[in-house]
Amino acid sequence: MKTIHKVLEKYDSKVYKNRKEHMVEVGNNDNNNEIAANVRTIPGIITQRGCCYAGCKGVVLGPIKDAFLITHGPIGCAFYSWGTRRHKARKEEGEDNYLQYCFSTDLQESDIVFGGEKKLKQSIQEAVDLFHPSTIFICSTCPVGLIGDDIHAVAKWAEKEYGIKCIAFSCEGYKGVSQSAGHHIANNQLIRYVIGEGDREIKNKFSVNLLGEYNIGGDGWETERLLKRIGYEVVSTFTGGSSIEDLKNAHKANLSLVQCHRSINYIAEMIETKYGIPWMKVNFIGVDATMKTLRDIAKYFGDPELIARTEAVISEELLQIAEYMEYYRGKLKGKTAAIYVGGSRAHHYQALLKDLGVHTILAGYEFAHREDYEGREVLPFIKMDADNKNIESITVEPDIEKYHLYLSEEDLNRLREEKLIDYYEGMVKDMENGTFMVDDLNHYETEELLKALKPDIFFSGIKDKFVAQKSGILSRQLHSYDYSGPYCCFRGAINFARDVAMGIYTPAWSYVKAPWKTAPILEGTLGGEAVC
Ligand code: CFM
Ligand code: HCA
Repeated sequence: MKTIHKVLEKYDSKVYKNRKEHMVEVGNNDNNNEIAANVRTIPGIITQRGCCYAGCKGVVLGPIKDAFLITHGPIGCAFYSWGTRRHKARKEEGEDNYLQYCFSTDLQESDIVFGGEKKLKQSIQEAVDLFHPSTIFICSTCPVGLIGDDIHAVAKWAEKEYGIKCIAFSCEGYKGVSQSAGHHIANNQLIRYVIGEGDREIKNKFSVNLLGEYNIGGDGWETERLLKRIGYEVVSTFTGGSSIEDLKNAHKANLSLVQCHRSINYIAEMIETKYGIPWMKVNFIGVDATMKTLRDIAKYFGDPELIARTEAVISEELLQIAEYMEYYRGKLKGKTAAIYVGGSRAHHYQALLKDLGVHTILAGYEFAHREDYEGREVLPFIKMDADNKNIESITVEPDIEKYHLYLSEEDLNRLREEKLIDYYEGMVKDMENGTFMVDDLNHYETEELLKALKPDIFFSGIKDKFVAQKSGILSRQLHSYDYSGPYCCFRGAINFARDVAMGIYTPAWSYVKAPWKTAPILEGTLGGEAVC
């Protein structure tokens, strides 16, 4: 508690009270490790969070290679969200790949005043004339919501006019409190207009969807390679390197595997409700985690040959990496790490760090929900009758908390028996007592916590990595993998271990003295004269 108090004491009492709820010293608090999450950032605080548009356009839709994605808004949003996330895609024969392009309506002041629909229609016409795409996505930015352009009507017009698929996403940046709202919007439109439209014949009885895998640094390709070796067919990947055609056929798979739960749980649930295809939480980050995941999937299908093949592939892959793992474990054992990423990696990577003997002493998420920290039963949406006594219907709704209020223990047990309730493990399970979980960590708190905890490495994003480096602490980006990767499965573990060891044994940042430690910081020139 002392560490947390020391970080918080500079805040005024209102901010102190708010931020205190977002910080937990594991095993040493009065709240049973409960943590506040998925709520608004206090204005003025330098958060690392992104917006709704980033979650919808950048994260979920961005990696789909053959969707022609038009950002409807001023150019900055399109440009900033283009090419910064490292999803990769291969163009197969006869397919389109638009990932190297950035398309936007580039709204100007006059469009904001007189409306932007005309310009959007014109952009669609240009897209059709020049590129002949079969699918166009329209994503809204903040001003579009404020001026009230009807992008859904334009999408309908485009479908009729050009005989193409055109889907609109009202993902204005200001919606919700973070990227998370954008994931939800993208998920909803994909289930409404894409999934279920395909009629591919899948002969392999071990067919799976890979959900929440965005092929950052090639992770999706490595996971697919491993699954194929065992005998699985990956019908669709949401959405790393995927094509619209693959996504249309997701309902033809026998099982959905969910890697990032935070961004795609809605689709996993909706595919289950609509098409009866169950989903399973997996983690391909970490050697032990990958082994467990592969065994869990084989157990689900229950085929003895598949189970034997799984064990054989695990043994072969382990043998390939054993010598390297041993070497890097020797280098990294006992080191400490802080991890602060978006909504699931801060948890997933703890598994891999544990394999290497590294202790995670601080971890947090930008926009995760409480269940991602605390672990929780995941309930379907239950509509009660008018008297609030009986269950009228069950569909899927992610905001599950309030249904605990309506349901008796008896109802809950029935739902558990019918397997309508899943259990989802959160981060806290893997945090040792005395370590710290912090939600929506900001620059000031990062600085203070790094000073207090002195981890050997801080896993971060591009916005916060400089905070660590300026404090003399090594940083590796866990969003983009700093242009390395893949980091998943068995072979990826070695890439990760090599990168971490390379950084830790090159302590360059600790030799750097920030200039403001030795000289005044307000420096510049005025008319050629130096001023302070
Ligand atoms: Fe899922 Fe992701 Fe993440 Fe995420 Fe992201 Fe990402 Fe991330 Mo950056 S989908 S929640 S919204 S694992 S883009 S691939 S790295 S913050 S931890
Ligand atoms: C996003 C995308 C991001 C940003 C990465 C970062 C990504 O949230 O909009 O801040 O370094 O992974 O590309 O999370």
